[in-house]
Amino acid sequence: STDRTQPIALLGVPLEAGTGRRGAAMGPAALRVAGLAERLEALGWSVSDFGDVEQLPAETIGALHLPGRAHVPEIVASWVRPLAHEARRLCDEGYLPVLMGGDHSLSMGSLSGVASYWHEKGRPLYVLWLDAHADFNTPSISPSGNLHGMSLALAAGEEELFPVMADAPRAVVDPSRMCVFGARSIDPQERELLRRRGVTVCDMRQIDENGVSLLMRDFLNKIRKENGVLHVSLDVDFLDPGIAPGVGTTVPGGATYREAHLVMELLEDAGVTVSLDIVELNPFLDERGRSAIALAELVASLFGQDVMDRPTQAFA
Ligand code: HAR
Ligand code: MN
Ligand code: MN
Ligand code: MN
Repeated sequence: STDRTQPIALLGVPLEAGTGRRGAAMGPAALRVAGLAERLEALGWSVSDFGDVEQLPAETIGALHLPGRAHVPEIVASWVRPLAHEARRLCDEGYLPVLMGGDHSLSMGSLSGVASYWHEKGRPLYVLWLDAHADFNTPSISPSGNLHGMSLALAAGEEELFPVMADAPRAVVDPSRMCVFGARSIDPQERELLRRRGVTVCDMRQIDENGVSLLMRDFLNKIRKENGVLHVSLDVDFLDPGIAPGVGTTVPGGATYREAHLVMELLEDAGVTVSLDIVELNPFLDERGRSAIALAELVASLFGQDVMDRPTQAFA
């Protein structure tokens, strides 16, 4: 279902300024050690690892003034502005970009670049946000000021956050085309904003009551019906801390290995994914690389690793 003639581009984003603690900057290195590229190559993909994105020097950013609380937006900007350019360039050159984080504020850059490309192509861009959190705060409502809790809001066009991107390539993603999946920690005002903007939120209760497959198929069928494309943003804390302890913001009651694996297989069957973030991996907090390895395995399933090479009939 996925087109393996399209080359995959890996790009590291060792950014941790969007979070309250250190360690996520080691994420790209850990994903490489876990054999991400090799696993995808073994599945028949051509993979180019472009190394890590280059941070802009601080003096090219200057002081950024955001309303409310936002920690070190200048440092986040110094990563996500060049990232937006790189993500856009990779799309232009025909690659399927896979961004290896780094904290979730990196999606400000990846989604900006990817959205600008698909906006020009005239294809509706959808976003699947696999996360314990919705990352839909704005500086004026954020309880923490941490920018990794605001990246989806920027993509949805919340203007308070626009100074972070300045004139980097960008396009607004329609919030009605966003699905937050696996949520179990959302702040009160963030919840209100998600409602007002019309974001679909599949929280853990809905997953428990309906199962992954029903909810995912609804979303994926909508994308296919509209001839849309999908950006997937995979936050490690989507997974239960028992299988992925290597993240700064563990929340109990996360996706099991089997649930996450099914999400990946359904994505592969649907064949609509055009770009992927892998974020929030904190190797400093991991246990013998388990979280990095679980992520590499799940991403391999998203790209076609299969037990019996038996596609489901869901999208026939
Ligand atoms: N919602 C909280 C805040 O804005 C916590 C956000 C934590 N975000 C992540 N990424 N770990 O999903 O501060
Ligand atoms: Mn997140
Ligand atoms: Mn999260
Ligand atoms: Mn399959």
